[in-house]
Amino acid sequence: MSTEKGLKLVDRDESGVDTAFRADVLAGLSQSPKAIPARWLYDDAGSQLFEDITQLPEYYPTRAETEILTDRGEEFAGMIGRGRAVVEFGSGSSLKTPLLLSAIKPAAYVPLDISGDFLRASAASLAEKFPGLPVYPVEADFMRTVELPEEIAGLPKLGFFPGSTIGNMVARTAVDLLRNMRETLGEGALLLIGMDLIKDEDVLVAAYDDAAGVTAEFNSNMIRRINRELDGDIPIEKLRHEARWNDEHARIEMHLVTDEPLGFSVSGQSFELEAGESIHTENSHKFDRRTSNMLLLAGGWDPVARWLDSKDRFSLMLAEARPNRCAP
Ligand code: AVI
Repeated sequence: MSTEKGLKLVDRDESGVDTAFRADVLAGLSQSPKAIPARWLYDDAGSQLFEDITQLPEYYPTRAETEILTDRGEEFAGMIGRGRAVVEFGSGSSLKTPLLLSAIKPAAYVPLDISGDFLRASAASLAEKFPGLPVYPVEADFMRTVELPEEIAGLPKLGFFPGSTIGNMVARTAVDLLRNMRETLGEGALLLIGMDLIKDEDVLVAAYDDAAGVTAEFNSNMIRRINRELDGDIPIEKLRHEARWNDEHARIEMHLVTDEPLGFSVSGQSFELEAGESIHTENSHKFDRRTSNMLLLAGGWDPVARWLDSKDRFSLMLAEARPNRCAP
């Protein structure tokens, strides 16, 4: 086992291949329909492409959530109160996190991220913006329960999970994560979580299939990574990006589709795609009031408040980890 970027433990074989990546890709290409977990979209190039996506005219979630954080600061302060320790699941966005911290004046800020380098850089820039605010970065996989720093043990907590990243998980993974967050933060904690909303199919598809082709590039970067790191020969130019609305599951799906039969190999194993077949690379679930409430409740959180942007595209939900009570 080797250590990459601080605590980010990556299992590599003797030739330096990330064994979890290889296992996921080989298993995903062997099943029908073919699917590869979206987490592998985010190598350095993929993370940069995602940053570019957030600036696209069609990609509304970042702007809509930022608008809520900008306009509703006083309401957040009223409901959340001052003096909490803000625990952010992820390294923090240079734009959204300062808006929240300015609004609620917390007693400490704890960003959790698996990528140590990114975590330290964003924690340092935040500490510079908020002199006097104690910042305790923690390198950890927030999908599991995390031990929080001693220094914030006595403080009430607010979890912050913006961006509707929860939507990239299937329901059972999302529920596991919410339960782990509850365990990490403890009873009485609050959670402020971004959830993108179900809307017109054309608007959703355009947000995930932009005119400039940045999302297509983001999607095919997964194949570039497979070819480079796993000795693959998948013909990237034969796979076209497709964003599909799956109404049954209320989600946008990203696929890479071939119009002709393809044969290729990855790590010495051969695979075939039939004409019209795809590799499914990402889900982005969308919510309405009932489904977002239900997801939070299933994860052990009671919804307390909900804010939408001025065009009703995106929601920020506030929920509380209440003690388990007898129910009828
Ligand atoms: C990170 N996540 C919330 C993005 C989303 O909207 O589901 C990822 C993304 N994929 C394509 N565009 C954006």
